[in-house]
Amino acid sequence: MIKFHKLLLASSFSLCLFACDPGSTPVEDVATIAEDVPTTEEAKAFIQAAEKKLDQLFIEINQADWVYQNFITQDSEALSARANENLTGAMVQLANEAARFNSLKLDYDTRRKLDALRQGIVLPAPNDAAKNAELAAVSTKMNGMYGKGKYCPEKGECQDLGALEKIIGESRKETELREAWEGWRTISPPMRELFAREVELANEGAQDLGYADLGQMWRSGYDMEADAFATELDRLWGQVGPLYEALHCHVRAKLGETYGTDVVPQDGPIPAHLLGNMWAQSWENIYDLVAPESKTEGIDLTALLAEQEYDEIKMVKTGENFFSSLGFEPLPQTFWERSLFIKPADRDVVCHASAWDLDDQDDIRIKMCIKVDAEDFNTIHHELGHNYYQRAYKAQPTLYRNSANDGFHEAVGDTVALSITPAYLQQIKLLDKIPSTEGDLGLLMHKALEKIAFLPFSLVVDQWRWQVFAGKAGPEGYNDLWWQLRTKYQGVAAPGERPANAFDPGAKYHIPGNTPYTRYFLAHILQFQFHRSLCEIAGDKGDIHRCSIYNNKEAGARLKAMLEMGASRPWPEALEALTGKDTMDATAILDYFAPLKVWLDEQNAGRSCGW
Ligand code: X8Z
Ligand code: ZN
Repeated sequence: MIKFHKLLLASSFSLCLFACDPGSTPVEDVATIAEDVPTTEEAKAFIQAAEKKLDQLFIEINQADWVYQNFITQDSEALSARANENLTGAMVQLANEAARFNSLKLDYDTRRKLDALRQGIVLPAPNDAAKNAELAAVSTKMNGMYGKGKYCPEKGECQDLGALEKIIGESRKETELREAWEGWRTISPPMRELFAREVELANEGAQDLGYADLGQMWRSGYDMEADAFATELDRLWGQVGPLYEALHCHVRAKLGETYGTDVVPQDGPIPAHLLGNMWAQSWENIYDLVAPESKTEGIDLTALLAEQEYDEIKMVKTGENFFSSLGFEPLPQTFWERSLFIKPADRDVVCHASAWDLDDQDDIRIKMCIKVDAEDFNTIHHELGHNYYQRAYKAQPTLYRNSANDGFHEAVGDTVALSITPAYLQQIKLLDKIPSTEGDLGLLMHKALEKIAFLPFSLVVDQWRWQVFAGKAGPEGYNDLWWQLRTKYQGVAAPGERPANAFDPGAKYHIPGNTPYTRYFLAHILQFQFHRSLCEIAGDKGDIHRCSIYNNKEAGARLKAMLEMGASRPWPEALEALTGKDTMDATAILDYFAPLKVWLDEQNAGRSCGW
């Protein structure tokens, strides 16, 4: 998958690549190049050797992780841990050696690549072979625990995440929802001590590299000071917070009507098991409970896919076709041969969707247990966005084969998916006729349940981790801190008292998977900025939520040009190349939902909002 902060996706270590755990592999060929008093020539030679070494290690880690995540066994776990150990060890060593060139005046690319070496590690190990091996083992193990996770009730069969998510998405019985919600969280208490050890080791690794802790290291990867980045997040959240609060207020009122105000008190946080999603991170599955009564029928994409007999492959082909319509090359034959699309019946796999680039050439793949529904139709576009990005920057040198920042990687496929409009669905014959705009409040509500509900969740995950990395909570306090932040940002609460050993963060993939999460918050801001600009480029003068860039080669070319930059320039330049503006800005998302905000404010008049 992705290199350095690689991952794109979802996965854990993989993401790691420059991340991951450092190991003890000696990098002699690189090390011997650097002498005591370095010269600029040596710095360049060092980078060249480092890129060569990393090229090889990335292939090894991707192969080992691919096998592990597609076939979770004790042996594949050991092989994956070893590959992580090797890679992390080499990367930590390179990052340390890079420090020798700190005081040299260097050309732009050499300096940028040296910085990338230091900052690109997601899970840095201490400079100690035994600790590196331990960190690799612990992080690999947690990934597998999540992938294998099942809830086994006292009576009845064990249920995997897919089965439990189906209940949370579809059931309207409070007790059933509660059991599925609590049941999934039985997988994570055994992770708590492992996670604590991972934090300890990775913090030590970050400190060895000169950071205060791992949180500061993660915040330093955005071409600006770590503190300035945190302030930037606060600013963006300030822009979108009022829209979230309006949505929360309306949803809480409607859930009160459905479940009773004793279950959903109208002056406090919403119980997290009633929002249609295992983590209450997006709420589109309760659309029917909160939808405006519009004059035209909404679009039920899940039903349309079933009516037209779409299967998993046809969904992916449809996603590919969208990118092709923008001028991107079709996916290689190997993508179809090597990807995992369907959950295997006979073995444990990591089902959480991810996109991979096995060799930095064209061996791109996705791995996901596709369900034929609207949610996974979107996720397929999300994953393909990663693959097309990987392909677009493959001509860049190794250390630039990444997105402008990690939010960009997460935003590309989502941007394209914003173009899945009624007009587009009609063009591809999924829909008979385009509904009139009178029903648009319904469309906007559906999108808000996906995208606006998600915003505070996407902040909570790393606000929690950053505090944990900073030592603000130890294992005993992890869960309380988690729910404090869930309440503070999202206004949601656990459905009841949590067991003393609960480790609810561990029941969310990205915690055992060690994938930073702020990237998704950024992506949700950026994708609306990208969409607005691409629609302008395409000359679409209509409502932004009705705009589809399908078939527009000019928009496609501009998008591709940004993707091809990879990480070669600071992200504001990449943003400017596409949007003409070099700052992240939530006005696009506010514009998109403006009519819904007016409607929500009307509905909420007379209600007391907030929690
Ligand atoms: O993890 C993912 C992708 C892979 S990068 C499927 N997402 C986040 C999640 O599922 O929690 C996409 C949106 C948020
Ligand atoms: Zn992703």
